[in-house]
Amino acid sequence: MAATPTREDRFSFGLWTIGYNGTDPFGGPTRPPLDVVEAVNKLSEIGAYGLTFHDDDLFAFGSTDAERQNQIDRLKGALDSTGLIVPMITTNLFSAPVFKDGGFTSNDRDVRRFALRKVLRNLDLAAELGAKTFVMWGGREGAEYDSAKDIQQALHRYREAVNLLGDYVTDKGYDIKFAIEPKPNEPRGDILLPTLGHALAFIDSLERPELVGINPEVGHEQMAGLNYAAGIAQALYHGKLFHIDLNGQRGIKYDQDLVFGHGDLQNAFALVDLLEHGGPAGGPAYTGPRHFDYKPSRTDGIDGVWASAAANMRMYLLLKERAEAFRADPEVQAALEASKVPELSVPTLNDGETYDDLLADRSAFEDFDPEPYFGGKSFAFVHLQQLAVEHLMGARG
Ligand SMILES: [Mn+2]
Repeated sequence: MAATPTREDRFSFGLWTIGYNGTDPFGGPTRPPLDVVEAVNKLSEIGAYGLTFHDDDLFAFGSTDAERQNQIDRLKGALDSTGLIVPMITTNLFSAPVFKDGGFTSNDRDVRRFALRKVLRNLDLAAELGAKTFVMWGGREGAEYDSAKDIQQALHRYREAVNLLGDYVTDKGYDIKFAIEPKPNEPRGDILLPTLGHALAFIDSLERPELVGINPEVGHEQMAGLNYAAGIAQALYHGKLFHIDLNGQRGIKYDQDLVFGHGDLQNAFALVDLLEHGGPAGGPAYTGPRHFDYKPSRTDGIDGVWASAAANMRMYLLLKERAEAFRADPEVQAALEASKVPELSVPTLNDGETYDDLLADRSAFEDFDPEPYFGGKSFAFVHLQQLAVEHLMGARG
């Protein structure tokens, strides 16, 4: 059936997601570590096409060169035998104590220089493995105390770092683009570039803005109380949706990292509809990896890890089916028309019309009758939304 994933669906998982051992701030692991070879084999088996990772997921922080190389070789062997790829790589600048005040924006200049070296080394690995996207989640780039961080200077240092990385991939000829992942808080009280809007504005300040986009995560935007699907639409508008992190979140609280669709299901439906049908010609608006950044529940065992990984992909495919049925329903098409949704694509001014022409158009103002908008003239958005929810529930076609 259609809800069975294949490699053409381009589903990818972080090694840290399926590898999450259940540790939280109140308790230790509830599952043993997951080996990378088993991760690749199992992901291949359940229908994913890609594995992503932080450097420290594959080889522990402080590994010797030989230990590091051994793990890279083991990963390469597993990729060769399964045909899985590494579409994205990211650098851990948050777990080791040295990064407790951040990497690129630590107050300590020596830490900033060390962080840059760690990322440059990981960029070489990304190029070696053929990764096309390099995600930057700056979870420790921030502060708890307003007096402790000069935010403007921190943004200057952030900019300095990303500019340097842009120079590096350009000079090396690497086919790699960067994707900044915003998050409002956790682990820091306040994180720099807290929402996708902040990140988009920051990217405009860079020397090579064309190399840098965003990797918005469902739960991160929802932690800030924002509408994720609407944010993704704006990222697409700016041509900046370079990567996406799918998961589930229920409201403004700690980062839950639930299975995709297990949080705000209506917004997940709107998101999949947008990604699959929101392009200029009605086709896919986004063709990159459908990447899951979730955490298997602490209350699950190993079997639950793989069941929940499969659930992410199944949720996406079921929502895609529902969105297709929604778009194909003649009653929905009529409702969209009645709500004037397509009319928003018509420019407000006529071709070549100036403000003088508009001022001379009596039908636009002097003869325009606003009266019917009171009481009688409905946009019927609620009817349209009811049809959407009925499709989502499987209550129609
Ligand atoms: Mn993420």
